[in-house]
Amino acid sequence: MKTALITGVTGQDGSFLSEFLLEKGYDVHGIIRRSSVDFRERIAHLEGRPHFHLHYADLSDSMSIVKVVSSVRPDEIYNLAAQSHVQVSFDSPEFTADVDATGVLRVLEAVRAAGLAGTCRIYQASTSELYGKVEEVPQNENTPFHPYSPYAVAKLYGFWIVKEYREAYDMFCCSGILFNHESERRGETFVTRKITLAAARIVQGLQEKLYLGNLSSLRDWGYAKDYVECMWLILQQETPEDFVIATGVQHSVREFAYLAFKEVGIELKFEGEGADEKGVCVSGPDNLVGKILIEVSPDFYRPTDVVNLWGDPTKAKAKLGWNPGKTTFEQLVKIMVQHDMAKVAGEGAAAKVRTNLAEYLEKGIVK
Ligand code: NAP
Ligand code: F7E
Repeated sequence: MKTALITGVTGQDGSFLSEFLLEKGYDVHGIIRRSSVDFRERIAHLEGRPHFHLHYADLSDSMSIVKVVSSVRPDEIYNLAAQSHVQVSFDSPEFTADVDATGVLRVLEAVRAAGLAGTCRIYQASTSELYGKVEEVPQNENTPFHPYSPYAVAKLYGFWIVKEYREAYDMFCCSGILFNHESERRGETFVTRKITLAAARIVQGLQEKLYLGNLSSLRDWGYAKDYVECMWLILQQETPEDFVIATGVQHSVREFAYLAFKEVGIELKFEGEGADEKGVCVSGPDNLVGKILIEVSPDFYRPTDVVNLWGDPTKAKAKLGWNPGKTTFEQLVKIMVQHDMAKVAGEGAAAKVRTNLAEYLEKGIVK
């Protein structure tokens, strides 16, 4: 039985990867951060399973990483932990650098300190944000990097330190340069999930409007569940190499929003330009027709924004045998919207129970 250690196990990718590796028969260890509230929703269904173990550690705390790596002695490490929100990296650049840049170094050094440099394979969660202010379209493994946010600059260090340790110490460590991948488990402040949740809330009468930033930004969006397979495949190769993982298909934020609202039965028409652009409901439920449902708010503009990401997955297809078209853009939007329609319906029902209960208590119907 192989042993894997996942940092960032509570995140979107960490939860899917845990399921994937358990299915493959791995003993899976994950690191979690101590928190005053419970943020383990994505892995709650795995806790208590015999081959799923959790350890407290933090990527900003070297000794905690050394201790976990030395005691688990993994065959494979998937370093997914990061401050992963690009906009947040402008507000917390130092924390982002500590976790997303120096954190990678800490993991590599912990492996060396545990005497595992010759046996433990390491996957580093790198990102299409490295291409940033893009120098060519589409982007492949040879496209020059031009990071365009504190997040991307930190991740660039992670990419290069992994490459350095591979060459300097002959370690099997690789970066997966993953383009945006989304799912029903995506954090709620990333644009896709913000849109699918808002579409569900608006059609169910729980939200009036959705405020977004740059609607023209272009992304190559895939399904996270398909992408974790690549992380594993990259570590099963004979030689350690870096790979671009993407679908090869590009869409704008506006297109994502159009499709997500269509999925809940609302047809939008976009009018105006830049900060004055609005998404108006042209058909759908009577109470929404003619209403402005999407507006632009400069609050969601970034000091520097990456606007043209489009990946070329040729190498991953050829060498990993991976199918980038497994889940289409349309299927991805559908999966996310259907999930959020049910989630919002549940929230709505719970809110109604709370309102009813408050009313009953007030009227003395229940005591
Ligand atoms: P995510 O949902 O934001 O998850 C990030 C994980 O990192 C969470 O488990 C978080 O723990 C953990 N973490 C943050 N700071 C930490 C620290 N100091 N010590 C230990 N753990 C820490 O991100 P994701 O979407 O799954 O992405 C996984 C990785 O892939 C990240 O490195 C991200 O930068 C990279 N990436 C993502 C995409 C994408 O489109 N999703 C694309 C390219 C690369 P808490 O739950 O405690 O916050
Ligand atoms: O933004 C625009 C925004 O925050 C996508 C992370 O997983 O993928 C992710 O980073 C685009 C940007 O993801 C809103 O300006 C418009 O151009 O969903 P996002 P991201 O920045 O691409 C990469 C590959 C990673 O590595 C990261 O870890 O959408 N946008 N309006 C908006 N973005 C947000 N968040 N909110 C808006 O209201």
